[in-house]
Amino acid sequence: MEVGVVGKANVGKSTTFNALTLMDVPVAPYPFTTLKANRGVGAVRAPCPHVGKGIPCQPGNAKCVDGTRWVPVSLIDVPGLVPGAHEGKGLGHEFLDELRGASGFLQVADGAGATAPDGVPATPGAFDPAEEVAWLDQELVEWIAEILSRDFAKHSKSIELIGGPVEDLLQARLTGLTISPAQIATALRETPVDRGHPARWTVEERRQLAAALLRVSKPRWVAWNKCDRTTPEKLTELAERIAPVPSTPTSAEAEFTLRRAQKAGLVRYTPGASTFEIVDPDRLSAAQLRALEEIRHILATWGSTGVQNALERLVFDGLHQIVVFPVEDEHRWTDSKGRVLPDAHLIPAGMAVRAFAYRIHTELGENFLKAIDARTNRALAAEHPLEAGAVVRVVTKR
Ligand SMILES: Nc1nc2c(ncn2[C@@H]2O[C@H](COP(=O)(O)OP(=O)(O)OP(=O)(O)O)[C@@H](O)[C@H]2O)c(=O)[nH]1
Ligand SMILES: [Mg+2]
Repeated sequence: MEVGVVGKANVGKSTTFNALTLMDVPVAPYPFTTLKANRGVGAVRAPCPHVGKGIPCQPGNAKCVDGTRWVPVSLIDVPGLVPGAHEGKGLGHEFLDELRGASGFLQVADGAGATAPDGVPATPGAFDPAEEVAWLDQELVEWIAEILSRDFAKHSKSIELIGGPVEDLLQARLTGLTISPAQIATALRETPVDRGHPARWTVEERRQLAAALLRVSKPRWVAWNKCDRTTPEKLTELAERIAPVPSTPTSAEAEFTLRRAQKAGLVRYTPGASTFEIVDPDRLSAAQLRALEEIRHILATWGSTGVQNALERLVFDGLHQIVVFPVEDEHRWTDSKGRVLPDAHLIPAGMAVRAFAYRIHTELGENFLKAIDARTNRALAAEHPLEAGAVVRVVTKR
């Protein structure tokens, strides 16, 4: 699963991306610093079942720190969007197509309102950050409407001619956009279009359908970034104004500084935490100590830098993902090599166990007999929905 880090130019997308991935893509105080999409891997936290079991785990894909698994999530950082991006303004819409594979969007916005629509820096409060949210929505709608509309007349006429379902037409038009058949069906239900005659759909009707598709298939979470330059009262008011779009205050700069300092062994810090400790003040310059004191103040004001939290809220609440742990031995919770709880998988909440078996390996799905809940040792039927934290063994016919 991939999350797109999107938003206006110069708001802190790459800083957020760097903080979450510990990569070092260029960051600078002017628009269009990022010219090409950057891909990297962040992580979301889940309790490791080894704690309850009382044995240490041997993670393969998701490291375990003090009983918390860090489950990988792919991230993509794109160039800043400017108004009219879907028409090719700014860096155009080529890179919007890079977002086709994204299941959801973390929108970074300048919560301090100190960035103009074209990304040029201004004084805090000069611009209304809520406008960034409505505007991005429009850009994304236009982008999807444009994809939907490519050669639409030709394709819609041919589907009317053969009398095929309109879902097939949409499916073919939206290939690669990570929109499921169920989501297409829901979007169609929510849009008052004549299903029998797609060739007659107007531009406005296609736009409405694109808006429904976006709403249904691409959850969004707003990170009110640069919170260190504004107040909790102002961001609470902003959050209320953009509701029901959910949001979280963030300071990407503080998070990136802390993670780098942690990696360098200068501080003890866990992403998402409300505090950190300086390992040895004598190893730090006066400027470094001052910068860390400023970050301490940000943590005291906001509870955390918010960055880890924003990603997790998008993944768990927005995208309804859960973490489950497949094992091959339901008693010892090991794989075939004897490693305890080697893997942690991020899957949609309620996914059926057989679908999960397919997700691990096609063969496992094809030969599915039953699954065993390793926590209770109960057998689970093929359609049994998986819950967060499940430790599960798939039993095959042969
Ligand atoms: N005060 C403050 N500044 C920040 C924060 N996050 C990023 N910045 C600064 O904002 C500027 C832009 O950051 P980038 O990460 O390059 O922003 P971007 O959205 O990727 O920019 P483009 O790639 O040009 O669209 C840089 O000067 C960052 O140091 C933050 O949390 N607080
Ligand atoms: Mg950037």
